[in-house]
Amino acid sequence: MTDISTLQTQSLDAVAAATTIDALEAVRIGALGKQGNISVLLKSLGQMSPEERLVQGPVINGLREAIARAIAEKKAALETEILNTRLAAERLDMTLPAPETPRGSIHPVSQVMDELAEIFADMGFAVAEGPEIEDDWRNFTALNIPETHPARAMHDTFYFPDQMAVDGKKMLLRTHTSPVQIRTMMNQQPPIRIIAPGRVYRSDSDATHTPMFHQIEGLVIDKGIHLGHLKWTLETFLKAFFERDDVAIRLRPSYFPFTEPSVEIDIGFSLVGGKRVIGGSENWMEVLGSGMVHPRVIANCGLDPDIYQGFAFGTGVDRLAMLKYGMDDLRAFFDGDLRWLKHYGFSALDVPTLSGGVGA
Ligand code: 2NL
Repeated sequence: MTDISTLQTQSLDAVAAATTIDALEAVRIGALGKQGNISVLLKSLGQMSPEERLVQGPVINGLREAIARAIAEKKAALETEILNTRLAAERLDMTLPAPETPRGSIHPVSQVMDELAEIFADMGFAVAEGPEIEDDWRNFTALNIPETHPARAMHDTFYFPDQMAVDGKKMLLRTHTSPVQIRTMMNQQPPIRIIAPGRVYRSDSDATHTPMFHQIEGLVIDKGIHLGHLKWTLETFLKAFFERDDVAIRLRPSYFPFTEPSVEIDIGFSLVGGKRVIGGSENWMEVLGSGMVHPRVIANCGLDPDIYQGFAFGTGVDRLAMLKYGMDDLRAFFDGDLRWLKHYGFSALDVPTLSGGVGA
């Protein structure tokens, strides 16, 4: 049997000679593994007489500890060496551009709603909001819409089958944002100058109609309000929105149950390479419905129509967005296709202002 001090020297030499973690591990297995020479030596203690074991035990255990310590120290030294080599070899290039993080964009409908709020704020209008689930009275009756009107039919309006208002009539998804103005007239004294943008619902679906779409309505109630105020307000709005001074408008007699007289507003446009360009008076298209608020609607809200008059208007936000930014399929607005949003979306920093322009 090799004597203990020779074994110690050989083992420590082997540890010192190992230049890789793998080589060191092989040395450890050869000495301290199950069949390792030091393990075998430790097992031999069992066969010794108690007197002999008393002498050999501390010697063999001392040897095991010395080898184990040497291996641990060598392992730490090798790991430090590997790390130092990597640190010396690898470099972080601080001049490289940072990896691109996905960035969201403002949906054209949100952008246009912000633009509308901004333009009307400059004319003294506040933004009013209300619930999308409404009662029949605020959505229809208060607006002088007769019980027999086709808009009230099941196939045009989404009714809740078993949710009724106090009058026993079914609750519904608002078909326009007019109920917001009804609520405002009932809760606040004139002068009233509000716009009511928001989601509205109609049972309709094809290339140009989605069951949910966005509307904006506006309402002015005060003493002495007349059609001239309506015309100036809407002309000023359209010039600001389309960012052109040569916007021509045309007022056309129309009919709505809630206004009298009622006027449809057409805007002039020309065709350039098949695309509609706003301005001039070559062709006309309808952009807004409006009129003087029907005295019966004013009275329904608890105001005296002999004292207060007003005008109101309404239009589709999605359609305004399509006209201004040149999209042609309404359904793409609500598909959530990231490629479409990337193409038509707006930067969060593209804050609309009247003086700076909003669509540059
Ligand atoms: C259209 C026409 C319009 C109104 C909406 C309104 C609201 C109240 C009283 C009177 Cl509380 N009128 N809103 C008036 C005229 C037209 O919208 O073509 N919408 C898409």
